[in-house]
Amino acid sequence: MELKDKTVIVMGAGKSGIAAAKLLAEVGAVPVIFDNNEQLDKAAVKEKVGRDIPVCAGNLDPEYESGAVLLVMSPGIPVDTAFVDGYEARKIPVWGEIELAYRYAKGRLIAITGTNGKTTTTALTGKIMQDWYTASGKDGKVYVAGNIGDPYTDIALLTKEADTTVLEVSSFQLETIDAFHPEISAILNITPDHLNRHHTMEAYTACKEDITRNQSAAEVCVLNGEDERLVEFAKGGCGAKAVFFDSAKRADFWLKGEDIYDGDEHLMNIHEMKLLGVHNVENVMAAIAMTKAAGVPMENILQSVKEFTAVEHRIEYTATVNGVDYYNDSKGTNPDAAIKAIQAMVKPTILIGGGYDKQNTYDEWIESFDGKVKYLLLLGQTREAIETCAHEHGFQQTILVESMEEAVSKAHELAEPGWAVLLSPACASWGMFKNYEERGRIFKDLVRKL
Ligand code: UMA
Repeated sequence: MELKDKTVIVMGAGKSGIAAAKLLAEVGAVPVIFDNNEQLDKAAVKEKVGRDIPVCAGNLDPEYESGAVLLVMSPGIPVDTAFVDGYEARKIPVWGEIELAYRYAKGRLIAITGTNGKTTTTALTGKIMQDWYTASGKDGKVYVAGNIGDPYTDIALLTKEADTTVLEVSSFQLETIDAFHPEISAILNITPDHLNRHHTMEAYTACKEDITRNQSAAEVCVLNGEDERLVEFAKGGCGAKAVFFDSAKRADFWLKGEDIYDGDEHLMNIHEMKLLGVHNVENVMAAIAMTKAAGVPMENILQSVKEFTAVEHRIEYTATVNGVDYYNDSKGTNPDAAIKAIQAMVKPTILIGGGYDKQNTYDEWIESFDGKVKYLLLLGQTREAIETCAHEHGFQQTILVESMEEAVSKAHELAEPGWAVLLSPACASWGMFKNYEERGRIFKDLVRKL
């Protein structure tokens, strides 16, 4: 689509909206940022974009709307609204920010989605590719972008044919793709999350599966063999060649006891990696499968895997105070991710949970405590609902707290030497914190002050 001198409405003035507006201005289009927040600091937005572009807060000025040829959505903004419907009715394309980036990006694209493990797998895949580029003196650069933090539109215009982009993509981002086409993709797992946005599990699953919609049968999609939905997807619906990893039974890449295999070939022992937990073995197998498909020699892949350390906010060791180990798993923003963190703990644990209500259920999370969790300290909007659920499941040691400060000081008071304290909330941070990163950093600062 030729966008030169054309008006494009960019919905949202967060990271994605700012980066999309910059890209659009750079290619000669006329971006107009529209954000629902009436209190938006328009001058600050213009400063971030670096140009005096129109910014509308609360309402979109009709003057801009009438001439628009494209609507670009930020991922956090729902698309089932009258506003978006109006564009669709007028046959004006509605693209997500990653679709816009894709149209201008060059080089190879590897895209990773899934409910949990996306960020770790994306960071590891990026490291393997980067190490390989460096070791083999390959021309070009490796970019790591998307839901992991830096919008795809931030780097799209920098990419060249020799480059590789490793992209973490969320269901929100996949909801508004069109031509988006990774050469290699992965769906790590699908468990209930974001149902307040997608409404049904079917709709959520369909967004994730859409990552393969433009792939050919010669291209690879890496899937989790332990996930029944994904096994079904490989039988019908997945246009790409399915490559399975599996932590419980034989597959293309699989875990046998404590060893990872590529078919019959032994690759490594899991204690050679620095990450904790079976879920991380799955993430590692997915990264191995993708980078092997990208042509990286196995020797190089395994070297990078052995060097890779945990990503911030994912079961991240923070400190030991009075013989108690503190872990920050602020990225445990849904029950499934939080279950993985509990499973990775090897000591009696005081768990800090609760936060923004995404209408998830907490039964399986509470059941996973399995005698390991000694106290559950609860904060945020969901704290009463979680407490009720815990009591229904016979777990009585719950304590309601008002703030992260109170949670950390209470945990410090209750923990005995040899125990662990784990922040893994099973809920989003919104409402109390700007994002999960802020929640994790506040936790770590409080722990370091103990
Ligand atoms: N806004 C509206 N109308 C609405 C809702 C929001 O105008 O109905 C405005 C807000 O006022 C704000 C802007 O939209 O100004 C925020 O946009 P956004 O929520 O899309 O956030 P960005 O800053 O652009 O960050 C997004 C991702 N955020 C979400 O998907 C919620 C970031 O993922 C991502 O790192 C970034 O793009 C770069 O690609 C974060 C996330 O929480 C980490 N992701 C979810 C997750 O991982 O579970 C999906």
